[in-house]
Amino acid sequence: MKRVITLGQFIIERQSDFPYAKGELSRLLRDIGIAAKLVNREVNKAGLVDILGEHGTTNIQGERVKKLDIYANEQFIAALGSGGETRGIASEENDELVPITTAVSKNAKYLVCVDPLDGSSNIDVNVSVGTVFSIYRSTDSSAPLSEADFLQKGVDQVAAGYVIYGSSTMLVYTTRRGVNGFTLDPSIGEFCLSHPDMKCPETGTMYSINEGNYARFPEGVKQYIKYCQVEDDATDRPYTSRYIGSLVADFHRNLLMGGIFIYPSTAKSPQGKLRLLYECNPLAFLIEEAGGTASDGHQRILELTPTSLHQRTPLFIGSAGMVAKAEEFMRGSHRGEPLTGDPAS
Ligand code: P6P
Repeated sequence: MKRVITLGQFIIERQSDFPYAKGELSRLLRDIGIAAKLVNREVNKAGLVDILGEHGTTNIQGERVKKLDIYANEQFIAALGSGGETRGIASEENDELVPITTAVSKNAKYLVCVDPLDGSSNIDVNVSVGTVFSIYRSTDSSAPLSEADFLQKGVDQVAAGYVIYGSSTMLVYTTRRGVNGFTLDPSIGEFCLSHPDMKCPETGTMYSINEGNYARFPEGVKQYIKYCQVEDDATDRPYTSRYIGSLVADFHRNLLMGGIFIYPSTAKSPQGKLRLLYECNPLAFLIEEAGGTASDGHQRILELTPTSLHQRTPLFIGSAGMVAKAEEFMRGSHRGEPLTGDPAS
């Protein structure tokens, strides 16, 4: 009988990995696990209660907000507020910062950026959705909370992860000591270690992009898509196109099986659609720890210097070999070259 290791046990056992930690980060990760269980409960019964449907408001993205978005946001803010380790939160659902002023948080050291329920438009059609989170150390926990404190490069994250509410609910996170996945066992209400030390395959045969935007893509992206579609047994092409339209679900599949996800700039959205602080940076942190890579098509996501809470960036993320190939096309090093075979070989 294999030993069941819960998220809580795992965090405590790994706590010795943090040279100066006194348990604060461990407690913060626990707080996220608690909120994830509460959100999971509502997501799983979304079709059964009147929690669906438009909430009538729109968030900073200009998207109509569904009630589960608000519920999820409230759960993460409440759990992080009562946990006492978080100074403030930047959330997709809040235009401004959310300072945490609870008494237990007066000595808090950490900042959390969170997309409480990404892909929520898919809930009505029972497609997997997810939470994405990113954790930083406050640069000066004695100073008043400021937006500038959240505008740290992704390379300075202390932890990052996501929850995928799918056929099963999983929490995947890293603190730069490997990527580990925990599956929720509803019978005991615990996240249990199911995917230790996750690694992203160096290459894969799946590409994930919304080809409906093809006409608006940069030339390098168009060339890469054509490259993926060329018959070439030596490089296992044509690849398979898989696009769920839920970032966490597409990312999770590629992390497990290998593949590339691209949300590029388009003529309509020059900075792309996805958000740097609470979508691209945490996923880039995870994929690099798992052996993959993430860029904006030209430079490493984790090296980008944020300038605002909700800024967007193009995203190329997944298997290192596939991202490198796409970047070659973005550099124009393939422009005009024949697409049969492997022009870069
Ligand atoms: P499009 C969901 O709305 C989301 O933010 C991500 O989860 C997903 O990857 C992307 O947008 C899908 O966007 O433009 O292809 O529908």
